[in-house]
Amino acid sequence: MKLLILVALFGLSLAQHNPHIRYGRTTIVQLFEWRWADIAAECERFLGPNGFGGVQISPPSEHIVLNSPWRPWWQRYQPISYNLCSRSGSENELRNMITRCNNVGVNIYVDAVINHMCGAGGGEGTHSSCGSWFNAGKRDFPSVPYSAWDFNDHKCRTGSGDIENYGDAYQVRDCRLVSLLDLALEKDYVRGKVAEYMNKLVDMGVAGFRVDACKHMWPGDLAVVYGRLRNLSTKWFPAGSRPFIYQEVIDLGGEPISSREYVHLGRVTEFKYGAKLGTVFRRWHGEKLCYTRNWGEGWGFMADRDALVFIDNHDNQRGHGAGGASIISFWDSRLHKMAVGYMLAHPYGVARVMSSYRWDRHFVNGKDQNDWVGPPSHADGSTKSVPINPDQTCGDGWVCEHRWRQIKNMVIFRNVVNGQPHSNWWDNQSNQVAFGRGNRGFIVFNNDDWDLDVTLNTGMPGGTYCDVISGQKEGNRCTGKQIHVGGDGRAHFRISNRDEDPFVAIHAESKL
Ligand code: AAO
Repeated sequence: MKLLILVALFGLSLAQHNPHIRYGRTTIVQLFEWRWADIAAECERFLGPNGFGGVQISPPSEHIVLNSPWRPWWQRYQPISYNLCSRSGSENELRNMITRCNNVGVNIYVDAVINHMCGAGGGEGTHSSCGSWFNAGKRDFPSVPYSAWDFNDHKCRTGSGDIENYGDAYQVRDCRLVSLLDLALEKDYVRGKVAEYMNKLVDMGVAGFRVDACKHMWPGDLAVVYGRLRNLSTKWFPAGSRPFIYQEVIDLGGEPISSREYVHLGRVTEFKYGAKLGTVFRRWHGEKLCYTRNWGEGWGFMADRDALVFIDNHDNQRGHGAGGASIISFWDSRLHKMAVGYMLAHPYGVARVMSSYRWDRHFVNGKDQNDWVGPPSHADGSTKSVPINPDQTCGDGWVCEHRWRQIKNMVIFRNVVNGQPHSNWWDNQSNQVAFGRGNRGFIVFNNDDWDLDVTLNTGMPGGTYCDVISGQKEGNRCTGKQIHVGGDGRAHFRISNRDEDPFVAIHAESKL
């Protein structure tokens, strides 16, 4: 009997590794700080038609509203209640967006902040996104309700009440992360409130959750909460579908808490991925692209079935969280396209693409003093809508990396080659590499300071293919480079290191 229960639990947790992405799609885009109305429009006009698999949305729960600094992006990581009104819009706008995105095959994944409420210094009053009254000093959040009993103040053993040493697993879980009031998730009442919040979103049609700050919650407590989640809505998902869970655990090694403690519950964010690939493409510390022949588990990353991968995220593109200076964001656009292209071409993990907004960086002693600046906003603090320019780029400070031709086309590449093995590796023992995905795709990078000029076995059927980086196939012509693959599968590649984008990619659906 015990074995049966164990097998059932194991099966259940594996189900939480499945993103339930619709057939033919693969990739998630994080539309950081976008309004719900803009996400709904983007699903219908761009993400659905271009084969995106899902959107990670910013935390939808009611959050604190701060004046100093003025409306920072991180106020949304300070919940006041589980009411669904936030900087991105109302509950009805959220519901409408989930329906419209699901209806065009684009899943919604919610950034769930369940480890804590607002900062201990959050004060009292109604400075919250739905106007709910609260008193942080008294741990009083009547709109949930939570009271002092529901927090870990008594459990924490540090003098400050905050985490002081990441080398001590107990304080990492039982003390406050940067002074954020730490919920007592071992209490049945708190587990019930958190599950109730997440189940409301499940019933609205979301496909799963990015669970924030999981390192700061005991795996056993998370297991109980996830176990209380209902199956996904049968309006859009097969009966019995479990919510997809991917847990934010920053594990670059060196701490007692590791991703391994969480992978049986769902996928985990693999922070080593972006940190290492950034170092490789920046050619730091002697790293070379030719060393990525065994990229993935060969580099000590978690098992493929457990990994959620990305080049940058909302934290480390601005110096928060982990990854440091090696992280390649849109600020280094040429390298960013190469690194995202590499991620999307490689089979490892479920891939997530970042979509950002610009802000005025101001470095003092290497630290950006404006790392707090929120999304493009009106004078009243409300978030601006996302205007789409005639050339399909975004305006008003929205970067829309996901709309860049090179990235959009590599999302399609990942869809076309899905399920095909990593194959036909070639390298020049430096920073020129190439690899294929069975007989469905092939990609070549030149990250050296000299030209690449080589004939390679692509593994693909003979024919003329459009390079989807310098252009794409439009009707019966290529708007960029053409690659001629012979009947023997071999093709000649020439890539100048001065090219705008020094990489070339072809796939079965870019063939003339
Ligand atoms: C804001 C203010 C605070 C204030 C607080 C409360 O900034 O000064 O006290 O309000 O009033 C975001 C912002 C925070 C913000 C917070 C609440 O980033 O600045 O605080 O909202 O508004 C840790 C967590 C990780 C977390 C990360 C930022 O483990 O979960 O910090 N990320 C998530 C979200 C994030 C959000 C929160 C959590 C909170 O993505 O947006 O915060 O909801 C080490 C540890 C990591 C740890 C980092 C940073 O990392 O391992 O676990 O992340 O330190 O503290 C190398 C090492 C690597 C190390 C890294 C940095 O890379 O290999 O291990 O260096 O030291």
